[in-house]
Amino acid sequence: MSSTRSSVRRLACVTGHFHQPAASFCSGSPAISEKVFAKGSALPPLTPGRLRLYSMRLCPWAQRTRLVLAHKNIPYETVNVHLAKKPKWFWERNPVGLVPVLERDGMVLCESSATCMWLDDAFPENRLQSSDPYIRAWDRVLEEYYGRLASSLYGLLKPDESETALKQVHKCYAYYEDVLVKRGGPFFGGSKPSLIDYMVWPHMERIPAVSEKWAPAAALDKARYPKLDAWYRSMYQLPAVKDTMFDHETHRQFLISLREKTYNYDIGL
Ligand SMILES: N[C@@H](CCC(=O)N[C@@H](CS)C(=O)NCC(=O)O)C(=O)O
Repeated sequence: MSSTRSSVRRLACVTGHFHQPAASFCSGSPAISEKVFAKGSALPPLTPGRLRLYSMRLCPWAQRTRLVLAHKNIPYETVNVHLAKKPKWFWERNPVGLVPVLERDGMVLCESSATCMWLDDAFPENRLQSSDPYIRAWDRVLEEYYGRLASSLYGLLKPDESETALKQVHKCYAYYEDVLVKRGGPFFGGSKPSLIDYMVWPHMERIPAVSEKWAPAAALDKARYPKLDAWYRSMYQLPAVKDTMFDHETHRQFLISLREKTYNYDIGL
């Protein structure tokens, strides 16, 4: 994957790492800062009819929602939240305290999976979910299984958990390889990306950052997982992925800040 890697870094530099939604700059309203809003800050004023995403730039779960927003070209504005010092107004919107959260005209929705499904239903152009109930149900199974990969990623960083995490990561690779063989690829959705491609992407994007420096055995081996490798390459070509991704070094630095509890949410700004 080395050729992909260098182009990824270049891309991330070119795109400036973040999606600047057009809505932030419309109607004469000032752009909302990309920097996090912490405890004690005032809620940036809401605008009727405008969709808002409460996020954190490096959050893989919020990236799911950002991917769907980007895929569908939905205008929205972003308010990034300091997750270690959350403002009162954020707790009021999600008492569980997790990003992503979507808000529009008094409607508030949390949980990445729910936000993505709602977006796909509420903005039906560029549909991402299959109309076949069996495939839709299976996509939920694939999403459920993905939770194991997501938790294993952080396990790879902890010496006492890394061995178990590594086994789990490879079980997940093998599982998804098999699904891609059965579905034909290059995407889980077939010739085009579907919602499940975007749902499983964010932690996959972070795997090279982890395997490069900390867990080389977690690297995706093309010979062992050819379909998954092809999926990675196809995903990197998608405009929504290019629009929402960070380079491996930024992911690595951010993961270090999580481990050291310094929480560098504004990394690169
Ligand atoms: N199940 C949630 C997970 C979201 C999540 O864990 N978000 C993290 C940031 S990456 C968060 O908000 N953490 C704040 C906290 O744990 O207090 C979803 O899919 O939306």
